[in-house]
Amino acid sequence: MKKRILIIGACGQIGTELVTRLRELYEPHKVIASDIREGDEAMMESGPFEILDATDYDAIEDIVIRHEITEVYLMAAMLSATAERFPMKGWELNMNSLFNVLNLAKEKKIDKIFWPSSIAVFGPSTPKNNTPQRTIMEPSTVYGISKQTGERWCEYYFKQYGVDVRSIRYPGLISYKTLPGGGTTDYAVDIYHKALKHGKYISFLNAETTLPMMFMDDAINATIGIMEAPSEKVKIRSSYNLAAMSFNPEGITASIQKYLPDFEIDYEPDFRQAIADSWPQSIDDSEAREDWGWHHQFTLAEMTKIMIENLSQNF
Ligand code: AKB
Repeated sequence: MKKRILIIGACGQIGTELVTRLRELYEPHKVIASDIREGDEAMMESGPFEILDATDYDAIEDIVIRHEITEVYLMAAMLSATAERFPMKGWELNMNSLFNVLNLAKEKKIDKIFWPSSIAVFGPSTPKNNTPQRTIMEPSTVYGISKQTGERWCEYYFKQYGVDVRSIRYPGLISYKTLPGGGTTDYAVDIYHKALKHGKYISFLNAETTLPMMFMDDAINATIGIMEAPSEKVKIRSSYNLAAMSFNPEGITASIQKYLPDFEIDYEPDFRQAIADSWPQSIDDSEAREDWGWHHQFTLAEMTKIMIENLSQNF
């Protein structure tokens, strides 16, 4: 099989699990992980690894040619909270890395791209419940603006140059293997760590802040699912809405208290509250379900069980 995959941003929260799954599915030497820094032992020993700056076109091109890459998963990005602190850096990383891979595909050096978008493409004027695929989109964060702009460029490159680019709008992602970094939904991972370690968590979002969320296994299935779908089934070439569950800090606390009844939460909202308030509470993902057969598996209760079981081994 000719397929050879490059994952850019392989050491992040999604990249780490994506590399593992892709190396299980395909021959490990055909799945090249890359990041600005080295990965953990498991990543470095399970297949090829390259140090790579996602904003460096020549460096990406060199790896693509040397490893005869056919598909790129571009997972390097600056997330919502960090990008508010470093707007120009966030913009440059998020946009330049995307143009690099889009242009490689335009020049026929790679065949297929996965690029993640986010619920951050929506803004305060978007309908909050069951947010449709096509609706008002006026994102109010640097990250959201970069993702919405990226979506427009993906569709443009598909229509004008035939670039096979595929994308989904991730909700907040929860996993136990790698910590997220710099996002607004990160609290939903941190809360499990703090519950087990300290029995107490101080939330930077208030009790009622409901956001769309998803367990990482579902997100990885969706990512590989859209990449494996026949091209004609991927009808939306900007980015697909994707959903699994929605909850707020109060709801996730209650689900943790089933295992740790003494667990307590306090609320000290910070600048991330405004970001969360600008995002939808729930998402209509019926087009992803109809077009390429997306379905989710994990509920909040199932996810909490898995998170507590796996993280309690560390404490
Ligand atoms: C963030 O919180 O910035 C991300 C996202 C929703 O894209 N997890």
